[in-house]
Amino acid sequence: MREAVATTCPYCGVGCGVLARADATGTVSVEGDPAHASNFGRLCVKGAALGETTDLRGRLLHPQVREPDGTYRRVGWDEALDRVADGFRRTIDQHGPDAVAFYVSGQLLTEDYYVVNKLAKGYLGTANIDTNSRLCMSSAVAAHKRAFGEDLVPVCYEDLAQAELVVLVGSNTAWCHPVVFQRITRAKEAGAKLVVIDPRFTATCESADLHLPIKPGTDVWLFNGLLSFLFQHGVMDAGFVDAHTDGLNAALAVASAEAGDPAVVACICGVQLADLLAFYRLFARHERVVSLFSQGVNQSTSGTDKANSLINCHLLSGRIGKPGAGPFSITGQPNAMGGREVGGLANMLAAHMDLHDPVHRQIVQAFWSSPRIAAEPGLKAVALFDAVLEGRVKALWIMGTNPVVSLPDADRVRQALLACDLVVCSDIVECTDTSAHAHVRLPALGWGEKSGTVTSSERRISRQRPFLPAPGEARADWRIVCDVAKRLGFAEAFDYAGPHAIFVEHARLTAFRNHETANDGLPAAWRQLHLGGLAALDEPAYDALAPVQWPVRDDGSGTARLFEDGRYAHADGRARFVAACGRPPVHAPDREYPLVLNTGRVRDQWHTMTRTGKSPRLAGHLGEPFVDMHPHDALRSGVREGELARVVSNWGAMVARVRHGGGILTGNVFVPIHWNAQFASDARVGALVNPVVDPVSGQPEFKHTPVRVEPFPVRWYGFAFARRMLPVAGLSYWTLIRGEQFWRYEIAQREQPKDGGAWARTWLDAAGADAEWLEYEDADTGIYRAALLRDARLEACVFLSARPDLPSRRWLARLFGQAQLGDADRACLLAGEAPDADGDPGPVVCACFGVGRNTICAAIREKSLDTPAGVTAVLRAGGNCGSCIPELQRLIADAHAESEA
Ligand SMILES: Nc1nc2c(c(=O)[nH]1)N[C@H]1C(S)=C(S)[C@@H](COP(=O)(O)OP(=O)(O)OC[C@H]3O[C@@H](n4cnc5c(=O)[nH]c(N)nc54)[C@H](O)[C@@H]3O)O[C@H]1N2
Ligand SMILES: Nc1nc2c(c(=O)[nH]1)N[C@H]1C(S)=C(S)[C@@H](COP(=O)(O)OP(=O)(O)OC[C@H]3O[C@@H](n4cnc5c(=O)[nH]c(N)nc54)[C@H](O)[C@@H]3O)O[C@H]1N2
Ligand code: SF4
Ligand SMILES: [Mo]
Repeated sequence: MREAVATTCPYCGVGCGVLARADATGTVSVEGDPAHASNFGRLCVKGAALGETTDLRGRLLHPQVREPDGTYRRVGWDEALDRVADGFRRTIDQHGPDAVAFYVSGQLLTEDYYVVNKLAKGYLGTANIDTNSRLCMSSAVAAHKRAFGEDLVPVCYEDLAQAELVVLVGSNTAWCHPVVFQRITRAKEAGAKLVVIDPRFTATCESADLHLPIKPGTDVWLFNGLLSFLFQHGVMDAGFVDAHTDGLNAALAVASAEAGDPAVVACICGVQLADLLAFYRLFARHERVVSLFSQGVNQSTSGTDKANSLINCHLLSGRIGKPGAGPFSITGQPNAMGGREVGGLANMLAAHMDLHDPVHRQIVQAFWSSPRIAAEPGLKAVALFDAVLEGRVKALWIMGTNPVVSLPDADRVRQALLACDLVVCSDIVECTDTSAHAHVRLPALGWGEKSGTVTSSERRISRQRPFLPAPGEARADWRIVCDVAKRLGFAEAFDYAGPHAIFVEHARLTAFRNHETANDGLPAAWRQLHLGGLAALDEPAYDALAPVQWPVRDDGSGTARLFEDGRYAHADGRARFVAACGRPPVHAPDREYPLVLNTGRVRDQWHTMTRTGKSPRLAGHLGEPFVDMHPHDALRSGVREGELARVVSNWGAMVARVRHGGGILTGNVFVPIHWNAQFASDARVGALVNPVVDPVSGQPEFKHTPVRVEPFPVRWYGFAFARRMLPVAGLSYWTLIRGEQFWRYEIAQREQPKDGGAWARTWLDAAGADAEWLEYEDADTGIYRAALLRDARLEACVFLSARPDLPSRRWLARLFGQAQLGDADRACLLAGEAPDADGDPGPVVCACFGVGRNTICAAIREKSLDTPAGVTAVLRAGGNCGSCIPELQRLIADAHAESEA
């Protein structure tokens, strides 16, 4: 085993430090880095399973170009890069720089991001570079700029430990930022109170002292009501407001006019008045309040106003710039923050400077010595793909993101790619829903191979360090960009020896004409983003860089908390209250589309599953796309739990399994964002999402689309396990997950084949003299089971039934670990039953130790366990990463409710 390399988790914005090792066979093991201040050794289940995602299966290892017949041909780097550079040059020559565009990602490293932004804005002269951060953080960015004058996150993680009250707004922290949630849980144990504001009762709510299940989209009224309440009750830091803010009267006028009466607010938000007042009083009573917010706030047509209405309450009460207090926009992606630092959004420049500010343009252009600089903001993500569809953008380079899955109105995005003259995709996997439409595919280095920096939610810059060799011909994203830039004639400006050279240039730019002036006619512009202390790092020092929070002073020390001196980044040094008006979402439900579609994440998958989808451990938790809905709505829609349903909006449709129990209010449904054409027949929820955006930030309304749910009638349901992948053509419904030694398919068919046995044999490819075929059929109930063995080893099995109540999947997985099946196993297979009563552990709850729900429930019952710690003591479940503790709490509560009933 080689020595461990200290690096950073590539998933969420918590930014956990990871110690990673690869052995000679390439097997990777990871553990949390005890020395890293983001996590002090802890990892959530996604981080803990990283070692299962680094194999090369499905990786894009060589550049490819698309042939006229739609197939891909492997080419050398020179041919691929020439093709990209020629295409971009020709398009710019004929149609101007705004006919080309880049769509990049908060999962790129800061160094990658810096060079692509420099190429577009400073050398090609277009600001048509936007990023998936538009879908994620842009409302928070816009709100920070309005309130503070710059995109600044005031708090640090330590503030959570010091808080007396933590308010989570539109954030399923337990599942999406689990290691931060563990900090919140510890703060709670030390006496802090926790309030969750979310239309759903999520896993996060299991730990809450108070949950406000607000009507989707009504947050602005809630916080305007709070502002008004605080003011009425004298909870105001008048000294702070006078000395350091501006705009209170206008904000207060709007707030009290529309939300001055808590009874009215409770009605608009759809919550009990007593609960609303309980929240307002909690907020009023505690000095040290952290309000953490994420996509329930940002992904809304009033996302920027939601965030500002919340920030207003912190400004009024002076709860900012102090230990344990402040608004906290937690970042989604591992480098959402780094992307913002280098100005990756279409309306930003670099180093927190703005495109629309002539002084900023002058500073950046002088620093880059660039021939030109984009003068106008470029197209924001949704508008960018509209422009592609309409032919205004003719060459598009997509890097590290999968827009055919993740953008709203995603079928239209696919149409746009089909209409585009040149689509270039840099990715680590060969085939995604997006790269299926690329003309050129460029293989990028992935996590464990690439080198650079990322910045976490609390402004902490950490190194991602390589510990695996570059596979195939894959290259670092920064290098691919520079290779193209050189071909476009910008060799000198893009002649970097490596990520170190790029990083120090970025650090120098943050310090350039920041504070200091000179007598050369070039003005200065003050920015809080200042990495001056890192600008002189030499390469060994960069390689050894310890995690540090910006601003970084000249002595290299970081800054945990901002605004402690009461100085904000607006020219007058004051923060701004923003008068925010409540606005209902643009599209309201109606008779045709009576339900509100909310979309979001599940615990163990990451986005479009290109990496987490490889891990058997992660697949066990929730293995299929679902639509979570209230039983009343299911009844009204004519669908039943466990059966399949079509979810339809004005923009598109998908098929998923109906589920209850997700804490959904009537009138709402929830669908996870992860599944796509690589893992399911028809489960891209993005196809349904309305393409409306926040007018200030351009962030899409992902949490609110009117839909209807209707039955997806099928003749039979089934599932199969197989050691190799099975063909899916002709199946009415299929989904796919990867197990330890098998692929698992859930399937359904609209038409029942005349001879199920013959169909199954063909599907599982049971031909050959060495094939042993076991089968059982009950024509009356429509049940069919079969297994294919070779040399007594299980190769595949299939279970079909006219009804969706098929046998449990978990115990079958075990059979694939056996070299041979004995008579008892064969009998069980055909009977469709686990060999013994507790042979079926049920669906995975604890992914780290593979502990299933049935096992946990039995232990809770038999051993009268009443805390998650008790469950851990008996079964280990919950004892590693802790991600399943909220679910353990739920199972304990359910068991108690049952025993009392
Ligand atoms: N497991 C996992 N973790 C992840 C990711 C992942 O893919 N998987 N992705 C990462 C990324 S990029 C991001 S951006 C973050 C996102 O992290 P979160 O924002 O926590 O996750 P979401 O599930 O998108 O949505 C959060 C909650 O907003 C609620 N919500 C919907 N509408 C409203 C509303 O009108 N008001 C309020 N107050 N709440 C509402 C939803 O019910 C949902 O529970 O997660 C990061 N972490
Ligand atoms: N309906 C709905 N849609 C949403 C959201 C929602 O809540 N609801 N949330 C939105 C949010 S917040 C986000 S952040 C987006 C995320 O959506 P996407 O960014 O589209 O999702 P990912 O699967 O993370 O895409 C990353 C891609 O980059 C590739 N990749 C991984 N590492 C590298 C690398 O080092 N280099 C390169 N070049 N490629 C790499 C991966 O294989 C993958 O194809 O989804 C948005 N879409
Ligand atoms: S909380 Fe989990 S996914 Fe997020 S950075 Fe830490 S280990 Fe990675
Ligand atoms: Mo995100």
